[in-house]
Amino acid sequence: MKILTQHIDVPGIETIDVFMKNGGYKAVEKAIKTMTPDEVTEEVKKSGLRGRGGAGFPMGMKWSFLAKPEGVPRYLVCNADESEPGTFKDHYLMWKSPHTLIEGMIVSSFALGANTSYIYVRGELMYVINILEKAIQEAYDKGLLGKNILGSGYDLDLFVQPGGGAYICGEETALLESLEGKRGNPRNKPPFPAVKGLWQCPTVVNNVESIAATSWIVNNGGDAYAAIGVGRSTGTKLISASGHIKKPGVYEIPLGITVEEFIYSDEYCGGIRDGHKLKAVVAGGSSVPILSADNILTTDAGEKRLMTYESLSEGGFATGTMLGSGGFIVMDETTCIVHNTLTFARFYHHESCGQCSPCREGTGWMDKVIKRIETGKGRSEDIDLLVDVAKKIEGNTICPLGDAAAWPVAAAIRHFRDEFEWHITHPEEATKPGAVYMRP
Ligand code: L3W
Ligand code: SF4
Repeated sequence: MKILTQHIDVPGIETIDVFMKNGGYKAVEKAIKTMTPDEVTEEVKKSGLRGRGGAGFPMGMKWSFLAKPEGVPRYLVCNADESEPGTFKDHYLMWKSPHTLIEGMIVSSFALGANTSYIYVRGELMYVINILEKAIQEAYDKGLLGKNILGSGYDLDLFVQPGGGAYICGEETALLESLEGKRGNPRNKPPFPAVKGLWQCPTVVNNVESIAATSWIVNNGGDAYAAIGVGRSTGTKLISASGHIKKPGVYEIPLGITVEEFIYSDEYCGGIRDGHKLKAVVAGGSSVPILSADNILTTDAGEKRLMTYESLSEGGFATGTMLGSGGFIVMDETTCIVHNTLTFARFYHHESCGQCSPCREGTGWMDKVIKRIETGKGRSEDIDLLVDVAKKIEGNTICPLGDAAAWPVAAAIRHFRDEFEWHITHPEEATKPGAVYMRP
């Protein structure tokens, strides 16, 4: 079942003519000519589509929170600042099929009553920005953007903004600050962007994948979308698969397949690389808790774990994790979990904006203490110290970066404590090049 990537390998799909020959922009025509904005919103609500940036917040509900005071402009901002380690699906979609996003932007902007919309793209992806700019010009030339779209009286201007070069600019309120030309520091919420967003005006911020899915929903109906998937995890999801698998890449899966099928079937990852076995998985991008092989394949109740929001988080943080942004990183037995945890900790330390003390100081301490353990200078009390620092960050910060830094450290210790202990008790062995702890 492919919704977003059905035509992604058609030669020339990045051009508007080929895109339209393959059914592109039908949703714009249908929405603008035959539906009201509320009817489009209703279909998105019915679809059950949940935000694909990481939080999984119901998209139709977010749209319905949008304040609509008379005479005040409203904005749609697409969060294309994809920077989460292990996540590269939005990049892939925009690069291969830019019109899929642009069509969704028009449909969604129409539903929200926005006449100016923005795509905020990770600044490092300059070539993707050029691809989008070219595609947007093609849409203007066909009368799909600009004044009086398709003779309907609806106007929409669409701009691409290169991101500020920091991971934190992907947090929605930091993104808005950056879009306004300021340093990308997260704002306190509430007020949520739906009430006070860009230039203090009502704004919806949605992820690339979420916006792109709205065209299919308009064409086929919210019920058809909701019929795909399991329970509250409806539709399809792009998964960025990387690590020690035979076939890394971006896969569009119907939500609800088993994790086992995703890792081992030839349709997706193709299994673990030859001669090796699964050790751990980070299922939703670097921010979500790492799980051991046992916990990722099976829930506490002994059921096969599914690729859904609910099943991946079953067991809470004791034995579960999160679907997050779908950055699926697979590690085999040659992976040093301490080293991996240090890599993530260093990243969050570097990317903390420094506004709140628990995150600014805590990420620094976690980075330093894990480095001490990794380099053979760890002390026996360091493991509990790390757990304590992570606990003090969690829930005590302005934005989710604090939690995102704390969870991977706490989870690595929860599931691989013996590996951390071995680094402390066997410093000489552990610091030999290529040394990896093997569980007895
Ligand atoms: C109006 C209310 N709006 C909530 C809106 C809110 C936001 C959305 C979800 O973080 C997560 C983070 C990362 N009135 C509202 C309301 N909203 N209540 O709903 O909000 P929230 O706070 O649950 O999450 P968030 O701030 O959007 C996102 C995690 O995703 N993550 C990050 C991935 C990073 C990438 C990337 O680089 N591309 O994907 C992965 O797991 O840790 O927890 O729009 O305004 N009452
Ligand atoms: Fe900045 Fe970290 Fe506070 Fe977020 S949690 S506002 S990144 S210091």
